[in-house]
Amino acid sequence: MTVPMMQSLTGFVMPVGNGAVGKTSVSRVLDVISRGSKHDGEIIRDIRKTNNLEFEYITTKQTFGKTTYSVTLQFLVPPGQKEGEGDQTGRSFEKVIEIYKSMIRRLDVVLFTYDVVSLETFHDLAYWVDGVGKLMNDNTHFILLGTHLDLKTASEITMEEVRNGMEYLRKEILMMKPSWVGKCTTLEISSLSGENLPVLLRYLAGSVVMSHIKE
Ligand SMILES: Nc1nc2c(ncn2[C@@H]2O[C@H](COP(=O)(O)OP(=O)(O)O)[C@@H](O)[C@H]2O)c(=O)[nH]1
Ligand SMILES: [Mg+2]
Repeated sequence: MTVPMMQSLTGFVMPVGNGAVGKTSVSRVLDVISRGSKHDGEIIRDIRKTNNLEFEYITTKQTFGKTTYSVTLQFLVPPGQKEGEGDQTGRSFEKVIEIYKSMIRRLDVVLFTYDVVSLETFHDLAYWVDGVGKLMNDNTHFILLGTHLDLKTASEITMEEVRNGMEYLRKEILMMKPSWVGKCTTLEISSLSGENLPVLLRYLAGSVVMSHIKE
């Protein structure tokens, strides 16, 4: 007789990127999907600007090999406001990280988030890799995550640019942390239509499982 195996794990995920790229939206929509509720795009309509560290807890059941895991993803969503922008209407990313850094023990996955219809948000990831680099450990995975896939037309950021962007981020991280061995990938999603969100959820769960196996 075989005993079904079920293991519970917790991991930490931080999306970073410019304001309004959809960091908060993706965490809220993954929550809806993970509960098995129907996602109709309504939930992202009245999301407010992030002025502090937001917490979202998502639990998903995923099977890898012979084991089924119940993975709790603790999303830590910081503001996309840069310290240098001098915006007085909320806390910057830097201020928030300064306040919470002792609480942030480990990040399993960083989501470098950009809006596929905004080249500026893609190029600005060079800024965000500096900011989040010191919170990463040697096994932290990252995803170069394009949002707003529902608005994409043929003319925007090419697959080649995306691949080059991922290579750039990899090199920047390795410069900061020569011992870094984390995995990385690219993915485009829509928090409005829900496209590719189940793929994202499974990848996040898989990353947490892998980092626990390594320990
Ligand atoms: N069409 C579309 N709108 C999105 C998507 N993701 C987020 N939004 C919208 O983009 C705006 C900014 O999203 P928000 O999650 O607040 O971005 P954040 O500042 O990075 O946390 C909101 O009005 C969302 O409704 C998406 O995939 N598609
Ligand atoms: Mg936000």
